[in-house]
Amino acid sequence: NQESIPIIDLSNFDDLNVEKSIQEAASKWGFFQIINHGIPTEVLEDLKDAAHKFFELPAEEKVKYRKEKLSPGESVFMFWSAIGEKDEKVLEWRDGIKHGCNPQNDSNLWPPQTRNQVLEYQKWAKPLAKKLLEVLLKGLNVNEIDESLEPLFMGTMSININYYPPCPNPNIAMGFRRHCDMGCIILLLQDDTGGLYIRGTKENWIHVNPIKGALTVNIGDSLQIMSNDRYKSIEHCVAVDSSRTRISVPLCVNPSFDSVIGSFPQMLKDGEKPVYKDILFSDYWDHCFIKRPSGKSSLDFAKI
Ligand code: AKG
Repeated sequence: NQESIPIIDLSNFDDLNVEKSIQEAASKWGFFQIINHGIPTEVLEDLKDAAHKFFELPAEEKVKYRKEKLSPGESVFMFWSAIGEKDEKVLEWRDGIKHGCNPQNDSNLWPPQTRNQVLEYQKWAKPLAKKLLEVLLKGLNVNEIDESLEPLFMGTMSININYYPPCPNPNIAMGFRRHCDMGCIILLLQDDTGGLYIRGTKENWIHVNPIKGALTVNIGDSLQIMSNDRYKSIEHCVAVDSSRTRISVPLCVNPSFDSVIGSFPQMLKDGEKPVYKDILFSDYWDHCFIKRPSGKSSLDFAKI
């Protein structure tokens, strides 16, 4: 009788009941899985295979892509390894890569192992993310993401790949510490290893059971802020496995770094008071990275 997050079938995406279940899941859980979303299975499988090919390269090849810091909005490729970072209180057992997916196409900087598969995936995943965001915003009196709103809701995007190698001592390490995401929405492809946990409505941790072909969707802090807490950005973390490698691929859809985020006036109901002040998304980003607050406390930075 384990609790699980909602699984939403998108076969009839335009059905009002489907839209309602997306909006309800985002309000109650901040996390849900989608099936029959239209992205062909082979596109997802090819992406996971490509990820393995990159991470199985010798370390000397991978570190060529290492950058110490990515400045706001920089749309390049970078490789990082959380293993061995000195300032961590929690030992994270994870490598990662980031492909910036912005209009100025930087895919020539991506490694040949992942380039075509990430380009193909983004062709399918970006319109899907936009449609999901539009359904969410429809529940808040905003009918479409036109050119004027695009920077605010989808101004910067990246496709990251997390690689969690088997961990010899899983009891003392995390794959990913508990955190909330900073942007608007995240579409996550995970393999069948499992290990992603989210905070349930009773503060318990709930496992997001892998479903073949499904994607997980979650709300980030920026959408919680702009929706004045209607939609929830939920803490999550990843446990490591002692024998299996895990791959996950988040498409992060964020405001542009020069966007001002705050309780969005159009989304407030009559008489509803704004909870959040207007702040620059880049200031919020820096706050989260520099202060590294754990969990929900980072939202306090934006509260009135
Ligand atoms: C992140 O990339 O922010 C994650 O939380 C990754 C989650 C996962 O690996 O399932």
